[in-house]
Amino acid sequence: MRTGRFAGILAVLMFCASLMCSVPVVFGAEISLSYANFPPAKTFPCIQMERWKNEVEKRTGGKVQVQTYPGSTLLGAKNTLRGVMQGQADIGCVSLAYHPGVFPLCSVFELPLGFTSSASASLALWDLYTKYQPKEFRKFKVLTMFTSAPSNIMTKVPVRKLGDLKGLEVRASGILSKILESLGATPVSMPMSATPEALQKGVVKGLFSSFEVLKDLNFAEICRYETETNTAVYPFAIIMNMRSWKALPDDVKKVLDDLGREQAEWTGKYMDEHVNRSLAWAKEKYAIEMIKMSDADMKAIKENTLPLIEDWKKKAADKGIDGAKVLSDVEASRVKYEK
Ligand code: 3IO
Repeated sequence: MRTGRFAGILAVLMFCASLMCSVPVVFGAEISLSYANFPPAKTFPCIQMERWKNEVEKRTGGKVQVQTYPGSTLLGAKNTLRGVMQGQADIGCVSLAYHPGVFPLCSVFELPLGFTSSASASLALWDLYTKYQPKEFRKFKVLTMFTSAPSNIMTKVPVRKLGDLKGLEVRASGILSKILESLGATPVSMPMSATPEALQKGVVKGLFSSFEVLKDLNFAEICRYETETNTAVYPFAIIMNMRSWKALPDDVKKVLDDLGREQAEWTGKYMDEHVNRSLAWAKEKYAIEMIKMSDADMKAIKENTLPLIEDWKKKAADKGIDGAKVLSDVEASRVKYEK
């Protein structure tokens, strides 16, 4: 009968609908992890976060679900360390330069060491971390690490020679602020997430970071002059609350451990490619001017920043770290990964 068949189809449809509704309940994630990130969703720390989330969900067959919180919606740049320690988020993204003195070993990556890419620096940082397992991270499980691309000066006014930097307020963080200071600029330290407003209000005339923010944060609109220095990188750590980590089953722990180095490599490659895309975009859209300083100025930059390496070594020694050994290990990695 027609009505009978209709009722049958309806029953099948309703059964299907009920199955769809119950899927997340019956086969749903057993474990949910929150992941806090401070800059906007378009920026590289958040792009790598989404990639990590997708890989983890895929590799655990959906057993683990990751809730991502970009743009300081869960924890901000400066309270991620404490927030993850206290369990307000299971996982968080930390830019080490925002915490001077807290990471005496891994801050070595804020020095001008001559890395030319994020890919090589990210792998070198991960190797350093895994070799030394430094005390500075003892309260956390470190899931992965990576760095920005080498830093450059993006400004509202042209910086063609070192003299142009004199007294110019430029935003950076950590040892990268000291690099600016050694070059005669007036560094203003703040997280990347505070920089759009500082540029807008004129508190700073530019920033010192990697070029991909020209596009991702639209800094090309306000900073039309880009002076290439390719100096230090910004190191990052993705940290996890220790109790949350210990509560994970072994198979999930293995998935996350196996991802550590791979994620560092993925992020480095993404960053390097994205710097190129962003520069091309900024040239096309805002006709930014790329500036190279003279060889004499580049040499002066190298010489002026040399004492920062000695400063770092002294501070490291105070914390029982053999700075010379760390520097030679990092240099060996640099040579290995820059090839
Ligand atoms: C960075 C931080 C947040 C979003 C994009 C970014 N590109 C480079 C960085 C490095 C950094 O931590 C900084 O503050 O410049």
